[in-house]
Amino acid sequence: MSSKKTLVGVIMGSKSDWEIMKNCCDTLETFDVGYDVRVISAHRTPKRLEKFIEECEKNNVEIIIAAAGGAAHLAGVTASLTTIPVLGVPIESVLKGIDSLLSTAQMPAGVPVGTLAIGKAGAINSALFAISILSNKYPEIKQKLKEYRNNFEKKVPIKPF
Ligand code: RP5
Repeated sequence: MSSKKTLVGVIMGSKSDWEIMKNCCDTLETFDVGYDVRVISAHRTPKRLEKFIEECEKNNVEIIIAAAGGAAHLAGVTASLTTIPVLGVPIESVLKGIDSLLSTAQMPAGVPVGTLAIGKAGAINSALFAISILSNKYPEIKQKLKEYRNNFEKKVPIKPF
């Protein structure tokens, strides 16, 4: 965990989600963005979720990233309890994450969850999306994001062979 001011809260439904969500936290660290990471389940530890959201609001956390698999209601329940923007990462499951994707993305109108791709790509992109939102307010983050994007031009080969 970073020792900087916590700008992003990262929660996941199970310790088993960490292998994927480590990619989210690694990305936040690359951009020097402070975050706090916890295992919190909407159905196994609902009191922990309420307490975490209270802490986030008190400490002016700016974005919450919530990852879960299966009947993945963590992001939706989190969004229902706060006005802090919530990004959802569907974790792969016995149904290959289709269940996680639909249960994260298909929020009825009124309480939005910004849903990313299933698995590792979604974990990385959730961090990058949070970074992009933060970059509107923090010029140093914007600069790093621009450099990151420019690097694609240098790193992606022009020919496939
Ligand atoms: C969800 O159930 C978690 O987010 C995880 O993706 C999935 C399986 O959890 P475990 O049974 O591995 O704890 O709540």
